[in-house]
Amino acid sequence: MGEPNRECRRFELPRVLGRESWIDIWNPFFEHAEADALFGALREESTFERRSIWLFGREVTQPRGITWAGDLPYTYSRSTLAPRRWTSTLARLRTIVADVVGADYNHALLNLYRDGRDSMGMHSDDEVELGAQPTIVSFSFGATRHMVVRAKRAIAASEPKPSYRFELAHGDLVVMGGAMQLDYLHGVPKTTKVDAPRLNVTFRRIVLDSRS
Ligand SMILES: O=C(O)CCC(=O)C(=O)O
Repeated sequence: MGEPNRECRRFELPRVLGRESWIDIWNPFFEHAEADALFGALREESTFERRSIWLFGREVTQPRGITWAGDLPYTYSRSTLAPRRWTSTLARLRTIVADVVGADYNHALLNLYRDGRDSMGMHSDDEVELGAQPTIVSFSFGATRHMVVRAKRAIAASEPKPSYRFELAHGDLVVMGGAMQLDYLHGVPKTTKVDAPRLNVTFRRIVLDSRS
């Protein structure tokens, strides 16, 4: 494996209630050939499913395929992902995450977007098992998509909620930190402009075992 790029750009989001939120972006983190190899290996090792979740009191099928690996259960939108083994490629990525962020991450969720018809709604990763201010680590492979980030409330009276758009390209790494999951929503909207697949791998650190 080639040496990953260590240079990242930090976007400081406007503070809400004095709390810092930020996004670090490595664009790219993996060089092209390495990203191709990881994209291929992850797709080969994984079986994706379209699972149902509960949103606004309704059961809906998620508009993308998912699979995961994790040491502990992770529940979002009333859907529990039971512990599942790490494939060799996910275990490799987990080691890289520990090196970049300096902590052992114990859950990886893979999102497969077939093309621009698939999407991720605006949400925050604020589940209780992730602790108070989780740092979320996310790799992108395949087609370029955009992540929209929007404040949950206006920062200044009479001004709209700030909103940003970040490009997520093949081999990129994004780390969302500080109070971002408390104060901001993020999502990957549908687009008519993309007709190729994208794979996202999002690492989380589950600090509370929901079974105990
Ligand atoms: O596909 C992406 O980059 C977004 C992933 C995400 O927001 C999540 O898994 O919670």
